[in-house]
Amino acid sequence: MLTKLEQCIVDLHKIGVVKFGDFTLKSGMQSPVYFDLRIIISYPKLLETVAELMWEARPCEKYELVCGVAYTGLPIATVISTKQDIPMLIRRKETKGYGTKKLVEGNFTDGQSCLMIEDVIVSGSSVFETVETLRELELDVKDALVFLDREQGGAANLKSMDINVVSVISMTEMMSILLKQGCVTEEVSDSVLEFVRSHTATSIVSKKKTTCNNGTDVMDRKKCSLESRIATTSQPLTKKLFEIMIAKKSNLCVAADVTKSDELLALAEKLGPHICLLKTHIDILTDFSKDTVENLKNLAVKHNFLIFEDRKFGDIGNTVANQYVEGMYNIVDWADLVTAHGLPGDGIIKGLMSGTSGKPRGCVLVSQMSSTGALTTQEYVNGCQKIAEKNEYFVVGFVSQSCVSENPRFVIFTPGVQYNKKGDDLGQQYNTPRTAVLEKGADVIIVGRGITQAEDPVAAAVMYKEDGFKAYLERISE
Ligand code: S5P
Repeated sequence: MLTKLEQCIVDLHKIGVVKFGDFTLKSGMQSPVYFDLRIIISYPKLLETVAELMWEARPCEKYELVCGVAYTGLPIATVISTKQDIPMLIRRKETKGYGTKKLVEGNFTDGQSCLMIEDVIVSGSSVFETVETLRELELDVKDALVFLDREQGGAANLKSMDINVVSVISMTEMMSILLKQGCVTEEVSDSVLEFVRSHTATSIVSKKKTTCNNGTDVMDRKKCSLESRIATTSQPLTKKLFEIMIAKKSNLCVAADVTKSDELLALAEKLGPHICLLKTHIDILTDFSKDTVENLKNLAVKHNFLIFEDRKFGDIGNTVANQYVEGMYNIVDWADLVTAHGLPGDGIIKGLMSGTSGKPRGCVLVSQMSSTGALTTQEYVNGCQKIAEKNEYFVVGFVSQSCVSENPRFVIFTPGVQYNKKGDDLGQQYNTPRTAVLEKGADVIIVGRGITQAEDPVAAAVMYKEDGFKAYLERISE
């Protein structure tokens, strides 16, 4: 005799709600399993059972309102609303052209308690967006009731935003029922469980307009302090980078373009205290070994900087995934950030993401190049921006020579920075730190030979750091 939950899972599998194969989730992540509860509206009895199981799992006895997260949360919330006689709210999915108030349909008054209803939780972004809106309207939202928790970090993400998630079933439990009832083979079940184990760290990114430190409701990246920008993103490395920049008062990234491991490590040791990032071209080392990157990782911890491998990936997703993970460099293992071109389209991001195995990693899109005659046209810049907006969970920002984005969650990294130099013989062009930060809108200045070939690299790094950060402070106070 099956329990009500076991029977429900078997029935959901039978009608095709649980699918196995190769799926791309909203975040761009590839998944071997997809739970598509939308079709439940064609099976009213099963919809009722799902709603009952959810209501039985509710964390609190009483709520004054329920609100379904569009779309699949809506029919479930409707059933709960009519059965329990609790008024319901709907939050529109549209984000443009609606003021916060008009985004929500239904009657309510300040302070009413509202239970969120959602079908599946991955990172928690959809629940978060809805709760954000409801909280802005002074509703008291503490709990989210979901049917399936895919165990990919959503509950933890929401907990950190003071939202308590209660689910009817987890992915692991669901697979165990399906396996026991002979609905899936052991092989399929193992692949799903392996996927769950290796993808536990998704992040939430708020699409909300950001309030700047000066209190104005404008989304102008250049005017926002680093402190206020931390709240605009949930990309773990963007947050970490902002924190490092604040703590070290440094927006300096050194391009350590040297050919010997000893030189690289010596630079990291000497310049480490002054930089927020160390940028490598690992493939120009003539004596690369695993020890090189192990030592580099230790220095990054010791001096609190991130490692940024300037690999400039530029191929189709599948090739890039191999270049990221396989071969002698195993870049994903040690580089926090990597650069990639936008040319292949957003498959390149998906390729990189598929290689991270849940490690916190990020990518920076090369949107404009500093060299003379670069083919990075406005159309290309716009294309990179679209890729970034679509993959905001993974894209940290842009390498560029101008303000290619006003969005405060994206970081602008500007290379081609050096004092008193017009350029080199091979097309490189230079700006001073002040011009890069104040005129070109750089958040991070990338300096290579200006420091590495200076007579005293430490003194040079201090100078670039101080000038760069002073220019940033000037920019936000203008
Ligand atoms: O457009 C670009 C993009 C990058 S990442 N122009 C660049 O110069 N870079 C990199 O920045 C380049 O590969 C090098 O590592 C660094 C600039 O070095 P510098 O010695 O000219 O300061």
